[in-house]
Amino acid sequence: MATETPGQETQETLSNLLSETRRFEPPADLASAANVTADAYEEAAQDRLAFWERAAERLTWAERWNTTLEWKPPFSKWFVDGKLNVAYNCVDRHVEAGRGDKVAYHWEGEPEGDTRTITYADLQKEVAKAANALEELGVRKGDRVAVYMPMIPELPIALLACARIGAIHSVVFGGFSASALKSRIDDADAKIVITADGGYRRGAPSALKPTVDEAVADCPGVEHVLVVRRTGQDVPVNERDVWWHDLVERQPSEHEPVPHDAEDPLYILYTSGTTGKPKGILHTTGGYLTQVAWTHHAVFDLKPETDIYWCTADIGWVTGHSYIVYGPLANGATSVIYEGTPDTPHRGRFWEIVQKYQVTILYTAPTAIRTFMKWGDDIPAKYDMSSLRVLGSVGEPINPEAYVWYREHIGANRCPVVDTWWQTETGGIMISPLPGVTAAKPGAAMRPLPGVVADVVDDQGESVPNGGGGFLVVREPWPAMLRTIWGDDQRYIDTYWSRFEGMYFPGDGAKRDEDGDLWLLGRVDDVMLVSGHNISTTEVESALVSHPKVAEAAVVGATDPVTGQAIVSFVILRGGAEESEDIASELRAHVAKTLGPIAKPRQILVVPELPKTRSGKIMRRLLRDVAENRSLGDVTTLTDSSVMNLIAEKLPSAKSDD
Ligand code: 6R9
Repeated sequence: MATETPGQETQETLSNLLSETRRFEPPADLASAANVTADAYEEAAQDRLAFWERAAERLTWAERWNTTLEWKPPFSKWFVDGKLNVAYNCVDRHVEAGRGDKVAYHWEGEPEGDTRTITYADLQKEVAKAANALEELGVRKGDRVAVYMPMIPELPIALLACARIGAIHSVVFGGFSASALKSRIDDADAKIVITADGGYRRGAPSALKPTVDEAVADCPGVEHVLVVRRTGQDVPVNERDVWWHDLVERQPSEHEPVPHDAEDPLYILYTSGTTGKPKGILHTTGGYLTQVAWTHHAVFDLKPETDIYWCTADIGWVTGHSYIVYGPLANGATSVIYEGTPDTPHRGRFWEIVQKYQVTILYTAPTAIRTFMKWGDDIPAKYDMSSLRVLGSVGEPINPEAYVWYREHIGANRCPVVDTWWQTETGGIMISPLPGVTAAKPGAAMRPLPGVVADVVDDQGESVPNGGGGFLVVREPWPAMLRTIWGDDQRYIDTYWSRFEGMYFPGDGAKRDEDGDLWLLGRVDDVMLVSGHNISTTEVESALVSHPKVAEAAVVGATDPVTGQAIVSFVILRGGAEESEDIASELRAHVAKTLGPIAKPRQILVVPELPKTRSGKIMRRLLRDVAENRSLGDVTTLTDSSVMNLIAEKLPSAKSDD
């Protein structure tokens, strides 16, 4: 709620404008057989550490821990002195339990008909061979291995091989440039790079190897580049290159998984944030695996015997690490992995895959959902998706309208939608409904999971009352939390632990509604200050998306002589909606009616595309540059830089008056 003090405009916490009354109860059959019930909240509230100990007991430990948590703020150690092997937990133990014939991955290449089926027994052999190969290349425990690959089975195999021998992987998303790759190789001081000749992207082979060559040209620390042949395209082969099929294929298919310490590093994953050099987020072994396995079991209600689970993220992002590789495999799940884009060779490709594999659990991102809305309802309607039972969302706030569309057009109003909030830094899901427990509200991540202590605080770090908005914080350490920023403890302290004393600050704004449920409101850097009110971009975007003609919206604050900042909106229309003369005034009136006049945009521009990061998040910073007529800032993390020209062309025609 606004606590406006004249002359102290920034004292206001985040406005709470959007009110949402829709509720979706969990389906009765799901609730009655749910993996996790409401009791879990009670149990965790009574004894949080005992709760996480029980979650850790779902794993197989070579040696049990002595101390559950050693907390020297802001540095934590979980399951101290415990020993386990992550690859053993994800692969071997399922084979030993007689489930070797169970499919771990149904892999679907982008070219139609290009598929592979990998059972847990296959995975065990492949991981063992890859682990032996890495050892032959001289990779030892603690060494860093950079991975720059397309979405092919060798990617999870490479990660598990590293985990098996205790090498620290650092995956760099296959869409990043040579200089981005080089800076990450340098920062982690990687000894080898694993890549492929290329991958398939939008119907054509797209080379990766030349980018690696450019990146490592000046990296003397890189001893070998291990190359998977995927596309068969002609690629230069240098002295330090080794073909995967030459080296890995001739290795023995057995490899002894030695136990590692619970706090041994598992991986580094770089996150760019909005400014500065990328941060190497460091995750360790026991706590990370505990939380990703438990959350995958709880939030998706995973039944490993019967479910077919599909997370559409790229393994290059944390969502892929935690919910394609480690969580699902630790739980013995059967997953789908898809190499390509949703519109290749046609816009029904995702739904064709759901139908083909009888997918029961689908986990995707708001950016994809809004794209499907834009493409039109008739496309998913052509497929039989009656196998689906749980839907998930991650990556950005999901606008209520996109949530309802997802529920209706993909889930046939049968499937609960779980909006899962978390970050690269948190390692695993932190705030989310439980599908068999929560009466979910469209657009809300609802409650911290059992064992997670999150809060919304004001500028002074005081909890806001129900109905108030402010900063999201986490008050207690959690097992999958980042341990530090690779090589830079001070930056770890400054970035996450300095804004509020004794609390982790993720950088997101949030509100707690009248029932105490949490709504994520986007990055605090994006918050707009309009006539003394802090307004979140998320709420205005959601109001725009709730208009039947709008599929997607991005909103920024631009300097305004009268109001300090004024709201400028960029919208993409839904499939079938016409761009009429008066669309701008129609949408402005709609926002005013939904949120109140304070949130009415000064300008509305209809655009064909929005600038997105490579993981699909809207880049509001660039839109601010456009809205304030500045030359564009750094566009290197943008998926498609031509988008900005298309948007800039639109600017002079923007309507700014009623
Ligand atoms: C998992 C992932 C983290 C940032 C995070 C927040 C945004 C992610 C969200 C969400 C609202 C959700 N975010 N999930 N915002 N609701 N359900 O995306 O990690 O790439 O590190 O991004 O994404 O702003 O702080 P990462």
